[in-house]
Amino acid sequence: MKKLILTFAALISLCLSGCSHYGKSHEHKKSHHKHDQMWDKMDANKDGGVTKEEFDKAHSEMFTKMDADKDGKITKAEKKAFKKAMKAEKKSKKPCCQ
Ligand SMILES: [Ca+2]
Ligand SMILES: [Ca+2]
Repeated sequence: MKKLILTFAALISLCLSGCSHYGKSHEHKKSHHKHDQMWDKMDANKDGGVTKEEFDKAHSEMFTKMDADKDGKITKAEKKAFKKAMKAEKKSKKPCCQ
């Protein structure tokens, strides 16, 4: 379980570094907005804070999404595919700038 959390932490930092990289080349505001979106996703009851349960739930959902073949573990390829899909999704959601 600890290993799993570490994996998620690594994934989040990957996303965050990706987001901040994005922010550097575009408006800073947008990258901040992405962080807000991520926070909102985790804050299930919208009380402005993320409990361990909310955090775990959000990341367990992320795990499920990443585990494409549903074998209970995420391979590097699955992680890569997930990142790619996230990027594509972000691009498709962007109404401007593209
Ligand atoms: Ca909450
Ligand atoms: Ca898998």
